[in-house]
Amino acid sequence: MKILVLNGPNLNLLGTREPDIYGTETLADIEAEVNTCAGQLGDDIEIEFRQSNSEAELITWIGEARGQYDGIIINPAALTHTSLGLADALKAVADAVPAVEVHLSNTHAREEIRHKSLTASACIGQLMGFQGFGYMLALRALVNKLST
Ligand code: CA2
Repeated sequence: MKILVLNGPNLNLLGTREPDIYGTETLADIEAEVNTCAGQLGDDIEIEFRQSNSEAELITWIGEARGQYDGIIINPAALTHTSLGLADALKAVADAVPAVEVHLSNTHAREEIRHKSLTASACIGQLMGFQGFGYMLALRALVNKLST
């Protein structure tokens, strides 16, 4: 089973500021934990972990996922609230590559502009508010869905 984990704009800066909101882990720490979790869930689970500050690159990666990956975990970061293009890309592959949306923070407890997700309706589910641990919850949920 191959899982593509995508991270949107500025998540490469994780661990450098606002630890009360986003936690103290870097994106590399989260990648290592997701890989460990994948190994515990089964020896056939492969993780491809990527980050981009470019909306276009993220859309391209999602479009290329069909036939290459079984599922997607995505933290679209600020694009969550703005990108119809990302939502359309996720919808376009949803029949073959289901996605789970993850957020480090509880966006509903933050500014009103963060309450709306354009991408969530293109996903099979959403996890938020558990900082880096949410990625492992998302992986468990996605693997469970793909295995049943
Ligand atoms: O809570 C999340 O995971 C977010 O997707 C994070 C985004 C934010 O725009 C969304 O509303 C919610 C921000 C990503 C950038 O995070 C940084 C964290 C620390 C240092 C610099 C950037």
